Amino acid sequence: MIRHIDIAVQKIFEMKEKEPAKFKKLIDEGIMIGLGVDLGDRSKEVNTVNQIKKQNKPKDLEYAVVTEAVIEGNSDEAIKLTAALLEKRKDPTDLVLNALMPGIQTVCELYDIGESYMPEILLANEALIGGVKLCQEKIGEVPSKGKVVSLVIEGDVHDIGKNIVAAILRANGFEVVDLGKDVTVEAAVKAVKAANADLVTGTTLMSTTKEGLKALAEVLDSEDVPVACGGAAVDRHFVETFSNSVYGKTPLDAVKIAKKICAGKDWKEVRKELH
Ligand code: B12
Repeated sequence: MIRHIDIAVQKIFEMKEKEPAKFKKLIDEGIMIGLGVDLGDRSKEVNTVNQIKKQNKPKDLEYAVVTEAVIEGNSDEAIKLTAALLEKRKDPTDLVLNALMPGIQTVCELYDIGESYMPEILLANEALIGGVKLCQEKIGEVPSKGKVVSLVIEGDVHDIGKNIVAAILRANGFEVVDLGKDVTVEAAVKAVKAANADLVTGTTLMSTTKEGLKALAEVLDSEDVPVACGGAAVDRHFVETFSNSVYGKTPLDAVKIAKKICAGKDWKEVRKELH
């Protein structure tokens, strides 16, 4: 006899495979209920598709259509609209931060509530990259304010955020050596020495790989090159459990950190100042 509970268990295992975000939410809420925490109407509080889109939608309507093109994963449209705005002399850094980035932010938040899937995120990323590339071309070569090595740490392939950080650092006059994703500590140290870098930005999105940033910061301590750590898997509390590191949340934090480090401040001062 097939029992309802068996069907439910099977469904839950399917969800774990296919929709990890939804699965996590189910487990988290189950734990809270098990602990006797009244969730009340919280599930209804979870953002709807429209709320998420509204929250991330730029107020400027010309920017909003770029955001929408990224959400739709329409690279041609994102490139065409970005080019038109650059033609109108809009600031390229502002376009990356306030027109292109809200698009990828939206699809990722939609993913969290099970309303967007990986192929959509990857298409949105293509559209984002198309627009970012144009903005970078517009900024062109600027005198270098300092050298930054950017990477996603070993074991982690999530590079969308790292690419945005690298683009914003470049837009702000820093020379960026982009080592890509899944980078070992050894490879990073070699590149830092070869480039004579002032700073490393390390990204990680998984709890299983975040210790890699700690290992990197500790090894680079002897080279006197600090690591700005970011990405959804880390927070200030974690990053401040090890030395030679500064936590940053946004790409503009990376710029602030880079400016201070390249101005000769040491990581302890920068940490304090960013609090
Ligand atoms: C897209 C995505 C993928 C894509 C990645 C494509 C790519 N090229 O990056 C693919 C399909 C490859 C993927 C694979 C996996 N993924 Co995934 N993925 C995501 C997803 C949906 C979005 C991540 C993203 O790009 N966010 C948008 C960017 C812009 O945000 P960001 O990286 O945080 O960067 C921003 C800031 O953090 C900051 N920032 C970033 N770096 C730095 C650095 C510094 C110095 C500073 C100051 C700031 C800063 O600036 C950025 C812009 O604001 C998330 C869920 C989510 N909603 O976030 C899951 C998620 C990260 N993935 C997850 C998992 C588990 C996996 C897999 C293990 C799944 C599997 N079972 O195979 C694999 C991992 C493979 C591997 N070895 O890495 C989990 C991680 C859970 C955890 N905490 O450990 C998440 C959270 C999903 C979930 N809820 O379960 N994934």
